[in-house]
Amino acid sequence: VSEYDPQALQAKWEQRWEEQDPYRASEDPADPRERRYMLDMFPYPSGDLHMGHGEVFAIGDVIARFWMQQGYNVLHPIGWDSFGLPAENAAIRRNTHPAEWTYANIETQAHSFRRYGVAFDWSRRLHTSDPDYYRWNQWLFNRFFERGLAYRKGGLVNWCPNDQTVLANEQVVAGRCERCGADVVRRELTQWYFKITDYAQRLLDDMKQLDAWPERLLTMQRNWIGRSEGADVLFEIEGRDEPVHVYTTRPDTLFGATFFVVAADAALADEIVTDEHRADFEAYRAEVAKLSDIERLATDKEKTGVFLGRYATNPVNGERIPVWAADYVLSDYGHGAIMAVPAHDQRDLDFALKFGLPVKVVVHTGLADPGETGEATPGEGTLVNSGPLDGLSKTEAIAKIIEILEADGRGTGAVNFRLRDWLLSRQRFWGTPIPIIHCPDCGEVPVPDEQLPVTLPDMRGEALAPKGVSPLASAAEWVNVQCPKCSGPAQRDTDTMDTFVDSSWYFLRYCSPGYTDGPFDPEQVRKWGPVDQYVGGIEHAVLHLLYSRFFTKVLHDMGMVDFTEPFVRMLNQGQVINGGKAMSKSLGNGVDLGQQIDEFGVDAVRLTMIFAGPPEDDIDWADLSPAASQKFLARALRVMSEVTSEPGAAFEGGDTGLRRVTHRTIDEVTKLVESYRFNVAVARMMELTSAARKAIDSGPGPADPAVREAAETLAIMLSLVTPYTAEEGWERLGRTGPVASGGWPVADPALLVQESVTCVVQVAGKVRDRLEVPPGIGEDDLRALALASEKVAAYLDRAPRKVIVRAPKLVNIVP
Ligand code: ANZ
Ligand code: ZN
Repeated sequence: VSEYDPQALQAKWEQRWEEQDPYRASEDPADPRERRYMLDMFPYPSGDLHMGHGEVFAIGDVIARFWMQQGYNVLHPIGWDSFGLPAENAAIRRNTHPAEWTYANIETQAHSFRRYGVAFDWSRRLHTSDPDYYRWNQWLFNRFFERGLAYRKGGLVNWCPNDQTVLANEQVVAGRCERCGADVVRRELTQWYFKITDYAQRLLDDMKQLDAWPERLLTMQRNWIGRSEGADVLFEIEGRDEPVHVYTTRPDTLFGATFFVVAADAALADEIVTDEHRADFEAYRAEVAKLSDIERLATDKEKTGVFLGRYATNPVNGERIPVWAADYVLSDYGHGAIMAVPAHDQRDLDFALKFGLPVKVVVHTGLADPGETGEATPGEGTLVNSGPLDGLSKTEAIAKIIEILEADGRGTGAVNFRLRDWLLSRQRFWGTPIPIIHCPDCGEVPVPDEQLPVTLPDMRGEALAPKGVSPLASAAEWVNVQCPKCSGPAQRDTDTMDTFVDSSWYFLRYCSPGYTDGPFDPEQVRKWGPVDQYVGGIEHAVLHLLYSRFFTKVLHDMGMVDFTEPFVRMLNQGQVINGGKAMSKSLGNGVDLGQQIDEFGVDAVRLTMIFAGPPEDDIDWADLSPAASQKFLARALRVMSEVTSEPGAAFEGGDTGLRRVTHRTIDEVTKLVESYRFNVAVARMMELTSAARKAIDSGPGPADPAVREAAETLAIMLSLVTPYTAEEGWERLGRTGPVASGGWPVADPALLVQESVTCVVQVAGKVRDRLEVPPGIGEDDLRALALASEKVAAYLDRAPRKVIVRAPKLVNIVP
């Protein structure tokens, strides 16, 4: 069979792999191999696998299979992130239970993964919507609750009017719902939160351990956490007993504070507004409620606000400054109120110019007066109009004013974070019920561990339709229970958890998926954790990747894991696009993975993905040719099929030229795979194929041991990318056992030294000698060698004026 028939190869090998289960991690404690943990972000079962899955899992598989070939005991698990809204919406449309859609899609995807030939350990498969998985979400919630890390509070939250549920800050992207794109509005609700802010500093500090993460990702997390240093300053407000705190990063500009702004939606504004201004204020507040944070903070937005009729006192100079309410101050950042310094802050300046408030320069920067130019001067400079701070630099003034404030009890140095607590509750059905019982007498009572899981009641179809409160609230029998503490009548919490809770620890569950004494067996996690390589999208930068880091730290503090960072190395793959644009229904430029596989075969599709470019880059399917990939695979398989020597023959006697190519390929591909340059590695494999082809046709012939060596090397290397072709080739080479355990070849250093190259030596532009030199020769050595040549000496009667050396190929002597 010399014809390349990918579908026949797939039928043959998929079946055998299913029987042999060759990619299972060994659980044998006596297994001497070093362990490695390779993880791809687990899929959401939205339908069949798409091109994006095709790419990320092809990339992950290269790494997993590379380690397997290198002799590591590799854990490469798969599972499904199977709770979430789309299942619920499908169930409403079809009048079914969300589980039907979910588990049917999981089966479809599982089948497609097998066909795609991904080297998974299927024995550890998990689904987060299984009660024996989400039970542990509840168990973990109880632990967080005990530690004060899960708490309920009222306040303004992000509400998606389309999905009819609240969203975490991380799920609001540019003012819109991350999932459906609807404009997010603010609502006053009492909700559960995880106290991720307690870990803000550690989330920053531990980035030291993440030197194998992409810098771009770390920057996104750093900005999201948003640590700043400054001061907390106390302002008296006339008619109010307690002073009000403001957070500022520029306490040095305190003498330039000419007015005071409270967030329009902060309780303080409502409290201090005078009767005379109340009607205006309330109308304004209603407008502000419609805006997202992004809109509120947009610097180019026309400033709006209302005077509250009150005055505050600047604590350093006793000046009476008016108090305004505005939308550009956020109620849940800092203290929800600011001192406004229009000369040195652009938003304050825009506001001051709009409402005719004074502008007072306190830092002389050398730039023109902001009150005249409309351009604030936020930069460095020398303090002026600032009493004891006059003449100081910004940095000196910050230190000095903090000293003064602290001495007077009017303020302190302070650190602030942009990060907010993680809003956990969702008013939807298909998620983990929050294991809390609300008792009129005992308050919030966790469901005792031994009563977990709190499973979802059987609800389907219309009953799941969004109504702004959780569908669980209408399951009366489920809701009404006895209080675990006092046995009085009580009610279950009817919200479900954000599904990002599920994915915050799934990588730990894979280490012992059947474990029943806890979320994971600490012993097994000690063995397998942390994840050595994680592959997934950058869109999770401040969602899943931040939450899992937080969970890991909490689990560490609970003594359940011995590491503090879950993912050692991180690779963010690019997207598969088509015709220069992201694939979308509206553009009609979608490419179907299954259809590509039907047409070109799994291996050609995988090869095309990997060969397209560096894994971090987007790949444009319109520019690629899976047909060309298929042609290459046919050529590679032909080479592997034509070897006539017996397996096991010593390679030493083989053709040295081809052996050098093979060993150089081994050396380079090893380094290329280690450094994620998979596309270049594939190019080297292609070159090796051509070299072997040439050796068969017009070199030492198919019986030469060097040809076998090249072909076996090719099979092993190709197994990283194109497992079917590699497996078939391996078999045709007469090798038994799966190619995945063929063993990564090691380059022989003796064969890496290149043969000599010819160096031309010219005197006055004429060739006078040719020298055989090592390709890596240095300039000085080569100059000395050329000048020592007798043939050259014959043309020189004195020391040359100039010697131009272009190592290793040319020496040009000017006499
Ligand atoms: C006075 C000042 C003068 C400020 C100046 C800046 C420049 P980061 O770095 O993001 O932490 N701020 C404080 N609370 C706020 C809130 N709730 N909503 C909107 N803005 C708020 O920013 C801290 C700065 O953002 C603070 O420092 C404050 O303005 C503003 F020349 O205070 B600054
Ligand atoms: Zn009770």
